Amino acid sequence: NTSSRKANSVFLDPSTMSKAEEAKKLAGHLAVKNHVRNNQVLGIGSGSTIVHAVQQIAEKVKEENLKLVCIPTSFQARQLILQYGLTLSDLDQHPEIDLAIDGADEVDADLNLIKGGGGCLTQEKIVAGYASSFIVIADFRKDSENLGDHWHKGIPIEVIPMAYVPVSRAVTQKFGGLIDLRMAVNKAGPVVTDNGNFILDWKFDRVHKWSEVNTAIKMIPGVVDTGLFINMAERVYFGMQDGSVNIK
Ligand code: ABF
Repeated sequence: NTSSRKANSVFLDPSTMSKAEEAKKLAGHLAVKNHVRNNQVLGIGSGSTIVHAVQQIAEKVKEENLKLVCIPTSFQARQLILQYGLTLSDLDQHPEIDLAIDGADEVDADLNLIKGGGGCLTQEKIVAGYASSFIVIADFRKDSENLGDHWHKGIPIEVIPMAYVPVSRAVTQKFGGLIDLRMAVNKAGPVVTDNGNFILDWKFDRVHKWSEVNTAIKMIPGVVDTGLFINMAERVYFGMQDGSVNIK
């Protein structure tokens, strides 16, 4: 439909994409400057925006001789932490996180998020959930009034593989919309998460009460977690097209 074509063009237009790359960097750098302090346990998110934040964290560690410990939210985040020479740890050793920083696919006016476009939602939610402070970094394309205004790939739901069909039916019977099993790029099989599970992408057809929907979906047997992050983000840094950062 027209609105989805319009929204996709926002994400795919080449000049917008290069501005978005710059915007991700601005958001990541400012969030690190404002929130990262010595002796923190940090949660490191996944995706492309977090790469800029990690680069900045690594610089800050060198310049200010900081002692930090990093907890990854995915295999990608783990590799990133190692690549930049930061200290890698886990929740066994550090069950309390001071600050988690992560990207998002869409942010609404109440700072509710859709996450999991990269398939790492469950570990991202665990890390954000055990952090005293959860800060989101994003480019201007992610800023929406309502979830679904710009992000048309739906809400990711991580499921235990044997249950993906009944979970799909239960979600659409209760809340409408359409559901797809996320397939690998070569379509040879489903995407398998870092936890060995599948991802369903639920394309919802209207605005819902997201907190209630999230709780109800989580109660469906076979669901591991959803990409709805309700009332979790403390602050969101949006890098803007004009080179500024809008903090919400
Ligand atoms: C992770 O990376 C995901 O939860 C979210 O889907 C995605 C955002 O990616 P990017 O920073 O590349 O836009 O945070």
